[in-house]
Amino acid sequence: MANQLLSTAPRRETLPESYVRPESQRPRLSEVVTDADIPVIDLGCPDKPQTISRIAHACRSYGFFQVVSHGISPELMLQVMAMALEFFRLPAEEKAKLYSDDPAKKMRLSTSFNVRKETVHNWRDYLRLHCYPLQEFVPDWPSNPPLFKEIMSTYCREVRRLGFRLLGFISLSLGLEEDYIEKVLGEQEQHMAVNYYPECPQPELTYGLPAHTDPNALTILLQDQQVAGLQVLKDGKWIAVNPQPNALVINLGDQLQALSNGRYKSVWHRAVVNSVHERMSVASFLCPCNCALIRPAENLTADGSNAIYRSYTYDEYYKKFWSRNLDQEHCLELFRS
Ligand SMILES: O=C(O)CCC(=O)C(=O)O
Repeated sequence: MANQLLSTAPRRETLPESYVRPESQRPRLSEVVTDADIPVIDLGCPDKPQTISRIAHACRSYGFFQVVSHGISPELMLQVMAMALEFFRLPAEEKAKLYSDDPAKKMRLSTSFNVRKETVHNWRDYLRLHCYPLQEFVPDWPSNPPLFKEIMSTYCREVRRLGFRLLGFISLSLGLEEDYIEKVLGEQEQHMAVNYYPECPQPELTYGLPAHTDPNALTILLQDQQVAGLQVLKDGKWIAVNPQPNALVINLGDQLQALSNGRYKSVWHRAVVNSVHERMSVASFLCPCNCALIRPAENLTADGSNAIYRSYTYDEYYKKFWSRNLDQEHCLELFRS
């Protein structure tokens, strides 16, 4: 119900019980590593082999990296964040019209992750949009704020272009043809989650989003330039992804882990909240077409190494992913051969 939205509720002094994680599942914020960032890769670097080798290292060791000089202008990035904030500041009645907790809906304003299934809620509201083909979905997007459709669709187009460029680099870094991954994934869908994490009275008891991996192929995250909150798991430790000026955060989803036969990682990540600042992020997900057949690239098993995962369609994977809780075991584990 729309009255569950955090962005319309009055500020709270204590965390409501339904958001409190059991002791063993809490984020232990004091143990997070804040001074060991993930790699930052300059896509404007003229030395392509060097860029590819830096991407290979980041994908192998972190599953995450940040990119700068990526071709999306800082002005557009600021406009997107401003639009997102303006959206969550709309009056409650306006937002109530867009609310849904049905994960199958292609445009919905919702809260937490999957309120119908989960037992503990997350300190997040989000607007979920389908974005490809744009002309099919934009008419149903919010018409308030008035510039929302125009700015978000410009951003979607540019993010898609960047995503395909990155998939090219990733293919090359695996020794595959530049368009290999793009071809295997077929006509990719594109989804967007506009995330809003309000100030939280007791951030050490809850999450914005608990640890999860992304079920898709590639995620491009525009994160708040002022407020950190994203963390990735590396060697058993949570590392804060500190915002870098004008950077975008890239992470590999489960499908690239499967396609690369486990060479590259779809890494656990989470969003934590804080008591002083609200935080925003805009995640763009490139998702294989439902009929795409996912299996390790042949070149990567040519040396006799076994395929770690059985082949499956993305449709099968996505259904399995949404039938579970977000923070259960890695969904790919269910597809081991
Ligand atoms: O807000 C963030 O930093 C992370 C968002 C995220 O992981 C997601 O939307 O799946």
